[in-house]
Amino acid sequence: MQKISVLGLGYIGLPTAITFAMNGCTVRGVDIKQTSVDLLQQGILPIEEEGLEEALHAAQRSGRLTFDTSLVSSDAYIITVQTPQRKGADGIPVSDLSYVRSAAIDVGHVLQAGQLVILESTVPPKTTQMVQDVLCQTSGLSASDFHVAHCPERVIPVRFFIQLRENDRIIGADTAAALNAARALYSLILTKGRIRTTNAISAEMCKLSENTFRDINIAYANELSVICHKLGVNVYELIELANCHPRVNILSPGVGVGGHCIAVDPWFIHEAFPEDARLIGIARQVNDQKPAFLAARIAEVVPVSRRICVMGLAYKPDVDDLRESPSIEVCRLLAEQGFTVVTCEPHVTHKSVKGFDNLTLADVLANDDYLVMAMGHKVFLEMRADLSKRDMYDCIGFLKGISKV
Ligand code: SAJ
Repeated sequence: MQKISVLGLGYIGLPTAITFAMNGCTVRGVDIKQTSVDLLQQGILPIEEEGLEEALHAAQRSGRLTFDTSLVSSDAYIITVQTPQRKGADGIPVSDLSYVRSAAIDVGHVLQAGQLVILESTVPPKTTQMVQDVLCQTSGLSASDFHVAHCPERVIPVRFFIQLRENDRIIGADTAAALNAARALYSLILTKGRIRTTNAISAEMCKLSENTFRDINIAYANELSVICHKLGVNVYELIELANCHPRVNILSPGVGVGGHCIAVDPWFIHEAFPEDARLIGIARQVNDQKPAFLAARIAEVVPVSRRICVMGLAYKPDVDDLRESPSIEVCRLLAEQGFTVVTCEPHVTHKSVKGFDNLTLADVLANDDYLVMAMGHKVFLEMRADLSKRDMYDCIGFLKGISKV
């Protein structure tokens, strides 16, 4: 039976810890935040996901899942800590690998020969090598004494728990022994997903390339929406027609790109190769500028005396995740221009979100605010007949029934 430590109990680390515990491993979930650990010890989840709470409680009852702020020696360590970015001098994001480095130092202090260290966090190229170097320095072991692999997470929010078991898994490592050890570990939890192996740097680039591919494609849709606005063309109708071509599949323009993945990961490639990653940098900027473009268009058509209700604050449909949400930026820019702004985010129960009053859908229907349709939540689409009678700026093709943004 494997003894596993999972470092970082966020959106990925927590479901990962639970999944391994459900599959017979003894798991210690480790986080530097005492409050997160305290809540988890009491069986309280910080994230919402179908089936996760019952699984947490069952794993805790089995005695195979515990939470702590400190690490103990384990057969395998899975690092799932955050890799944030801060704005550099020129406004271009710079990655902060301090959490990864510090997790590697913690592991290095308890690491023993023959053990396996997995880096799951999404990282810039060559970070796995950096982790290996830190492990050697801290543990005093040499690289051939232990195993290191990069196994990027690739799950799509709200379905983490299922996808951890069903999605294909990329394993990147530079020795056959590390590949075999990582393969054996993930085989414990994969039900449908296949394991594909490569070297560490290819695995790093694979994850970044997937998210960058999506960002560039969304940027194309957003750029088209700006051009179509100037031409007086309905971009959603245009895309529907263009997508009739068997080789064309243009994505949907929206408020911009949010979340902590697609809006972040392309910068990891750009940071490493600023001269070469030209398209990648431009696409990021196109997507980042979309909220400002929309706020300016809304201000052109709505009198400043009219209260505006921004419909949907989450970064994508049907989630409660507000991280890097472009709708919040639209709210902020409209408020800056003197508008009174309220919001309706049905997936968040707080009465106020980011300083804006958060109305219920019933309030919205009873009031006469000017609506800015920012997110295609299912609950909004179900009310399309009523909502479309209202004064509305449609940022997402809501009136055409588009829901994928
Ligand atoms: N969006 C559009 N137009 C579209 C599609 C999406 O504007 O046509 C917007 C969404 O509204 C949202 C943003 O893009 O603001 C990102 O949403 P998403 O659903 O494209 O992606 P994420 O960030 O939720 O999840 C991605 C996934 N990667 C890919 O699809 C290649 C997921 O598999 C990764 O595991 C995840 O990033 C991650 O953690 O890296």
